[in-house]
Amino acid sequence: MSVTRADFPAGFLFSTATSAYQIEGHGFGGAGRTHWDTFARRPGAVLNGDDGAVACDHYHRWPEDLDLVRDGGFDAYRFSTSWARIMPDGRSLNPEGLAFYDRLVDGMLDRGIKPMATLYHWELPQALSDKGGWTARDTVLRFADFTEVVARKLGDRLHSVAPVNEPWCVAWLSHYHGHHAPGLSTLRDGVRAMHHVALAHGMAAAVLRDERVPNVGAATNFEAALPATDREIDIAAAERFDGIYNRWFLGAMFRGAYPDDVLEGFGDHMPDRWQDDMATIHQPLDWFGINYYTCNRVIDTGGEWPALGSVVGPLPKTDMGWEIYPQGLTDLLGWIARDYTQETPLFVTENGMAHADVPGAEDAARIDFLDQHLQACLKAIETGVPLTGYTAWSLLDNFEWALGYEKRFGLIHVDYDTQARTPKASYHAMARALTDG
Ligand code: IFM
Repeated sequence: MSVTRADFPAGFLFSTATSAYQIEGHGFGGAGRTHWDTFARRPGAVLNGDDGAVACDHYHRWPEDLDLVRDGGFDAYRFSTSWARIMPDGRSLNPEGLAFYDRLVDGMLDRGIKPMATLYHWELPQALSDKGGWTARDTVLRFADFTEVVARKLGDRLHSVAPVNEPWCVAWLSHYHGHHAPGLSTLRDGVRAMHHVALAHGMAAAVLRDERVPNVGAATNFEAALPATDREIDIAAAERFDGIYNRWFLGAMFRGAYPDDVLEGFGDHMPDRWQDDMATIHQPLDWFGINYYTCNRVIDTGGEWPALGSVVGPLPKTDMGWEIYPQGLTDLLGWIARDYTQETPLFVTENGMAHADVPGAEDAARIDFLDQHLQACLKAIETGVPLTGYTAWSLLDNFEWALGYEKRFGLIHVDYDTQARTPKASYHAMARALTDG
């Protein structure tokens, strides 16, 4: 690793992240059925039909996992609270589920780790999915209730909170592309989810403020939008991609307005009186999180709006097939700060790579990936971007959604037969960078 903690401004936080359904083991502790459990049963939806029933058994092994966060030299741990664990049907409380996060947060504090909570990282209670999930406004109201429950129990001990992880994935990837649960794929469902998820962010942020929870932010995903060719239509397609992927939530959260070009395409699929919700979505935020992995080389496919496709680019790729493009992180940080967030502190809330390493191997590709992206952060800071932290995804190999357990994002290898954790060379490299500097 060519960079160390000492290269970053004083107080810069280093964190590592996981999410509830991806590691905990949803079969334990009275958690309710989620739309991912249902999606996993759909033939062909999830690799090998894998689900999160056992995952990394973090539900029982969390003390060992938090020790690894501490020993890796990380200042903070970004985790998520499962709605279906705390409220199995989305409405009524499972005290055992809430008690789990109570112990987990205390466990972080006992080890000197700052708890960075995300309230929703994708495991919607099936009972709410049955009533329309994110295509239905009622889910937003239920999410506000869930937020209040979490805020009252944990809020006094959290370092920071983001309501929804990667709203684009929750809405568009899952309701328009159909690649994630619940696997819907119409423009109408996608559009309605895009609005309801934005509103869920805003309502939850307001509840967190009312409950006096400090440090309320967001964790939103971005991709560098690059036209695949210099043809006019591909340049316009990249702009459309940028609008849906990068500017929709950013515009709503920081300007109180959706981008006009996307609204035009969404047309009359928007829910009635959506305009009345914009003030709620446009909440003051204490920080803004950016999840960054790659770029997208966009082409116009012709046909129905938005008519977007991608081509494979020339750069080296991770096991996800994602191009490694650190410059995109520097560029996005600069653009977001300049055009939207200004003085609001930014935080890289996810960054990492899937790589099929084996314990004991060098893990050189992941070390290089992390190093290049940390350097990209430094470049942004040098130009004046108020970047205050960086999060490596992920602490552990885990359930990579539709790709099951095959893709390994962890700094720590997990043997899914024995649940043995083995730190990879990248974990040790990060630990040295964070403790030697
Ligand atoms: O594993 C996911 C995570 O749940 C959300 N952000 C991207 C990661 C890698 O695909």
